[in-house]
Amino acid sequence: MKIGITCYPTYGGSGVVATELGKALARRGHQVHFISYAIPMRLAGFQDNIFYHEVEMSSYPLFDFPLYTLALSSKMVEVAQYEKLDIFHCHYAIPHATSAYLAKQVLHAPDIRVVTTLHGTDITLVGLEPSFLPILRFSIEQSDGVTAVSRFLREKTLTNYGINKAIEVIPNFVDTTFYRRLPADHVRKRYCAEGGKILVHTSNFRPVKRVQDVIRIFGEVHKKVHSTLLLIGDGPDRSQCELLTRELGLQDSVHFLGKQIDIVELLSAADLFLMPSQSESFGLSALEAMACEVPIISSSVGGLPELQVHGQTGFIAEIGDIDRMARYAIDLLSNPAKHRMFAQSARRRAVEFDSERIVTQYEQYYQRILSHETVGAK
Ligand code: GMT
Repeated sequence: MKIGITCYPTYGGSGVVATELGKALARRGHQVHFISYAIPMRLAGFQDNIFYHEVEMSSYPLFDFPLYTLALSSKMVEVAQYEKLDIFHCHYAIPHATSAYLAKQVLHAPDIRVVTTLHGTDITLVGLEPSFLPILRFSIEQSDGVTAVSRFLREKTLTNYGINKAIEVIPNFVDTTFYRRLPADHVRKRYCAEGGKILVHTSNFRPVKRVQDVIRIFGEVHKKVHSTLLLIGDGPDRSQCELLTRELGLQDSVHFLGKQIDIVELLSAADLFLMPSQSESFGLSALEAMACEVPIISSSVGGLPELQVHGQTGFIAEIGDIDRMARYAIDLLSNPAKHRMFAQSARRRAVEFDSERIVTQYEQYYQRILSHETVGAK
């Protein structure tokens, strides 16, 4: 198949899923064309069957805002025509599904199929804004195939947007041969003295991630357990988080590492991963941590309970319940035998989401869509 993938190239789960999917499909012999405004973060180095097409953005004094949706659409038309694409696969519906719909109209090519994968805030937050809602609903309805990364997200889409359409749940995935626990003594030595514990959080530091809760939970843990917190990533809440760290007097035990591309070594040094999010349709970064044998303490929102099993792979608590999350963390960190069991369960659970299995689901889904199987009804 010839697949055009469009995603955000920035630091975020939807771009990671899109890129890892494209790389895996290319290894299976499909031709994959990435179409975006910058090269996706995880698309480094040469790989056979992968091509990258940059959306050119010109500025004109009349326009206060860049017209990316249109420029992307034109690039999709060009790539589809010259590369003979079978499918546009859009990750994160806004505005990618709309651009693909437009491109398909311009091409007068009903056989090219548009698949939209819903990831999270495109449905739960941004898409609900009145300035996006009608066009988002329309673009989802017009897609030939729609997938969601969790059952939670599928239900939200159907109820919040009143859409009558089959939405296939294809969960996120992880390459468990790459994401696995490695020797990481050098990281442990660097960040934590003998016997100390390492807690990790990684995100794009948006308010929805509640990174300040991460710091407060750690503050409680740190009172009882000799420990260090590694914060990976960057985003709008970072400065406030640095401030809070200093206010709580934790600056010697909390390390802001910024954006990191390859975090397997860091995860391999971790004893616990914290994800107290306000909203989380799946929680890809938790899955990556689980593959590295790191138990998770998370909130109970969205798709997180579909991923992690309370009392086996970690613990789940209500949003904002810092005390409970801290108690769970202290319990696991103070009980080595229990921690070992949770770590092994986390790995076993992650293997159920291995890329080999899930990428096959995407391949089969494409085949169904290409054979014009009816996907209109719920
Ligand atoms: O929807 C977002 O917030 C952005 C998106 C991203 O690109 O980072 O994250 C979402 O997609 C990920 C990949 O499918 C999921 O693992 C995240 O749970 C989801 N984030 C939210 O729902 C907040």
